Amino acid sequence: MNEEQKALILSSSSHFLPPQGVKLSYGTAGFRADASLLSSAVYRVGILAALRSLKTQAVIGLMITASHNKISDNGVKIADPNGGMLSQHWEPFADALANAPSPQDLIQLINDFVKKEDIQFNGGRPAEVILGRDTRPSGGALLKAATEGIASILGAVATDMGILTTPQLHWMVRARNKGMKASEKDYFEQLSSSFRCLMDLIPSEKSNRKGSNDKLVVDGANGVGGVKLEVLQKQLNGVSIEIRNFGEDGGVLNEGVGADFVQKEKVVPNGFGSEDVGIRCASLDGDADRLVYFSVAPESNSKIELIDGDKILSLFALFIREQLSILSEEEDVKNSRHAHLGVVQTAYANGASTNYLKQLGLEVNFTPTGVKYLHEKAAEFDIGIYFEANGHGTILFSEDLKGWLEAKTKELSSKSKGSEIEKASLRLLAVSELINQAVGDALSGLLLVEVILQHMGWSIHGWNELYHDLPSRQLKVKVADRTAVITANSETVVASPPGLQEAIYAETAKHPQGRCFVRPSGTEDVVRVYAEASTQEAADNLANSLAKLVDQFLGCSKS
Ligand code: G16
Repeated sequence: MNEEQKALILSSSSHFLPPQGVKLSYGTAGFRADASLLSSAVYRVGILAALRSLKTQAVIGLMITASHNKISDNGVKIADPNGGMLSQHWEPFADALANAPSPQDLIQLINDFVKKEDIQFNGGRPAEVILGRDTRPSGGALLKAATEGIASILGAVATDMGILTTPQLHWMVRARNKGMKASEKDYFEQLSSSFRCLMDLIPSEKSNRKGSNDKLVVDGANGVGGVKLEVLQKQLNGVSIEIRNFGEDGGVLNEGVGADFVQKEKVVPNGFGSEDVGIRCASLDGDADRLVYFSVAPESNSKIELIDGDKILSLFALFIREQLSILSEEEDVKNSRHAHLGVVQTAYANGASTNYLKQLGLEVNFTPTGVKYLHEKAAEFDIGIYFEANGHGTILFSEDLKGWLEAKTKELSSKSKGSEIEKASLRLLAVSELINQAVGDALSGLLLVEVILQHMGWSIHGWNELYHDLPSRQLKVKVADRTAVITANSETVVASPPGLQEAIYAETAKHPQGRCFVRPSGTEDVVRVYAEASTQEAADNLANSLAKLVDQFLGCSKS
C-alpha cells in the first residue's frame, strides 16, 4: 500500500470509529447487531469488499440486511465472485477489521493483510462493488458508510443497486462475473421465462386437475419480498398469488410475520386466520432468502400445519429424481450419463425428513448451520439440493451436468422431439435457470414449488402427507457469553463447557425418540435449543430441560 492510499484510509476511517466495548463477529451470515452499533463495521466491510474485488479481479457484492432479525437490527455481508458467501478464509480478516480499535490499527491490519494476500493495487482492473439493502430504516445511512469504505480504496467503483432481496444481489454478482445480463429486470425475466417453460411442460392430465392450482397467499414479512413478488407476478401468465404483509400498511418487519416467526412459533402470521383454512399459504422472511409453506389448521384460529424447508427439499428431491430416472431410460447407453444427486441438511432437519430421504435412496449429508456450509457441500454433486429446516436452500447444478443437458436437449429436439426423455431434460435445464444458483432464494423457490405441485397434481395437504414430522420445539436462551458454547460433529454435541453434553445425554434418555442439541446463534445474541421427541409434550419438556441446563452452565435467563 502506498502512502497516498494509507492517508486516504486514515482520514476517511476517522469518521467511523468503532463503538467502545462491542466485539463483533462475522457469524453465520455476516455482521449483525443493533443498527446503531454498525456504521464503523459496515464502513470497514466496504474496504474489505474493495480489497476482495482487487484480489479476485471480479465484481463483489455487499448487502446491508439483518434478514430475519428484528427491525432495529441491521447487518452486512459479502457476496463472493460466484455469488456465494464470502470465502471462509477471509472471515478472520473481517473480524479483525471490524474490531480494530483505532484508524492506526486499521491501517496496520490492512497493510499486513494486503502483503500476505499479495493484493495488487495497480496494473489490474480497479475494484468494483455492487451494493444492495433491504427495507430497514437504518439501511440508507449504513449503505452510505459502506460506500465511503469502498471509496477509501483508490480507484474503487461502488454501484448502489437500491432496495433488493438478498438473493437478488447474490444473483446479480454471479451474473456480472459470468458476463451475463445482470439487472433486476434480467433477474425477473430469467425467473419468469424458466417458470413459464416448466408450466408448459406439465403433463396435460395434471394441469387440469383441481386442487393443485388454486390460490396461493403469501406473507411478505413486511419486508422487501412481497414488493418484489408483486413485480414478478405480473410476468407469470395466469398464476394467482395474493400477497399480504407488504410492509406498506403499518406492519413492522418480521414482527409477528415472516418465515422465521411461522417456522419457530408454528402459528399463523398477522393478517391470516380462520378464513384461510384450506388455502395454500407461504411465508418469506425479511430479505426473502427463506421460504416456508403452511396451511391454517381447521377449527383453530392460530395453529398451522407447517411445511418447512425439509419438506420443500423432499418435494424438490422427488421431482429431480423423477426427471433423472426418465433420462436414465435413454436407450443409447453410450450417450447416457449418470448424474450424482445428493442432499444436504443440518441438525435442525426433522428426523422424519431424514428418514424419508434415506428411504428414497438418497445420499443425505450434514453440515453445521449456515448456508455457507451447506452450499459448499451441495456443490460437490452433479445436482446438490440443500435446505435448512428454516426454509433457506436451493438446488445446485454442476457446470458439467448443465453442459451435458444443453447438448442433450439439442440432440433430442431433432431426434425425438416431444418424447418423455426430451421433456425431462428440458425440465432439468429450466429448473437450473429458475432456481437461484448463487444462494437460497424464496422467490425462485416459491415458483419451483408451485410448478412441482401442479406437475404432481398435489394439493398442499397431499404434499404435507409425504411424511409426518416428529414433534419438535426450539427455544432461545440469553446467556452472558454465548461463545462459551463450543460444538462438534455438525453441532450435534457440545464440546465445551465440560459436563454440559453429559447432562444433555442424561435428559435425552428420559424421552422416547428424543434428539436434541444446543448451539450458539451466529445472528442473534442467544444460545439456541432444539429438541424433538415422540410427542409434543415430550419435545417441549426436553427443550425446557435443556434451556435450564444451558442456564445452569452459562448463567442468565431464558427468553
Ligand atoms: C442466516 C443464515 C442461515 C441460518 C440463519 C440462522 O439466515 O443465512 O443459514 O440458518 O441465519 O442462523 P443462527 O441460528 O446461527 O442464528 P438469515 O435468513 O437470517 O440470513
